[in-house]
Amino acid sequence: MFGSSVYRALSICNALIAGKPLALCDIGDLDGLVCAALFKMKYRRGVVVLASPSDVRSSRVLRAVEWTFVADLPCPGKAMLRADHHASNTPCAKEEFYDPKAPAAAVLALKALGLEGFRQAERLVELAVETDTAKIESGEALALNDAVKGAGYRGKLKLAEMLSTMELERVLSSREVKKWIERYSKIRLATEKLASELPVVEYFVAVFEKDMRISYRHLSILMERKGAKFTAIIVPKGFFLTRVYLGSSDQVHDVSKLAEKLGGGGHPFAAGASIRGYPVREIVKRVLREVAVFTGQRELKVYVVGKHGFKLTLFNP
Ligand SMILES: [Mn+2]
Repeated sequence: MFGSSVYRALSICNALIAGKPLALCDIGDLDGLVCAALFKMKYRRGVVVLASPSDVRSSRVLRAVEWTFVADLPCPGKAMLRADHHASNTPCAKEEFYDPKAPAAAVLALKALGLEGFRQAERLVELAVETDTAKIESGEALALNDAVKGAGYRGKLKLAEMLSTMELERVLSSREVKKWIERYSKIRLATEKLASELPVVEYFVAVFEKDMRISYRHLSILMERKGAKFTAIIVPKGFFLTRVYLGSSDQVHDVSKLAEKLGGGGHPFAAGASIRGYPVREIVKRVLREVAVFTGQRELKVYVVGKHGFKLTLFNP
């Protein structure tokens, strides 16, 4: 974490000194990374900075910069051009390509950067749509999704650079990219194993005792595929941070509302929050109380997941 924030500050300084255009894109998934690659197609000399929504809200450095382009993220403060599809984000840039109904921010970035008609750009956007709508069908989308999630900060930047200049097939067959794909595919498989063991429930609420090496967003998608109409996954990330992943597979539960109550944001079907505070036990209780209110349940069935499996407990707010 510390490493990437220092690296971010350095690349911002370099770009400012050299007068290069700066882009701020979401670090979390392929949508943000495709936006970064599109920016690099348009501005060869451009410098990309990747960040999470909570980085944008909390970092003074990110908020002080005047960004040429911001994608799939809340407003950092000063931005010329922004492409975004999060209902919980308020438009702010001089020129906005903002549509909460768009399947991916990359669709809007393509227009914002004037890259419509460029085959290589359009293909990347299609893959971003596949992953952002959780309907991965092509092998390329799955491989790129895994590569983004398996790469570290600098790896992600390199991947965006490669995608902006090279044919997709060549990117996917490069040794480095294969290594990232392999790294994340292990995590994905562990996630799929856990999901297959967990029971089918309408309201899936899980509290992790520790941060396990799995993908919580993927777990929420898998539980929805198994029949859950609402998912809430609570994970401690270190001593002072608790992460909440929310998902919904029906029209009734707009989880971005619940996320906003917890200080986060997102989409009606997928949202989340990072809550700072101590002790984690109290934070978890607070989240469970909000979940109970949101889902209208008097008693919550909560799966407590640990290293050696999971057990069902009942939570009365
Ligand atoms: Mn997105």
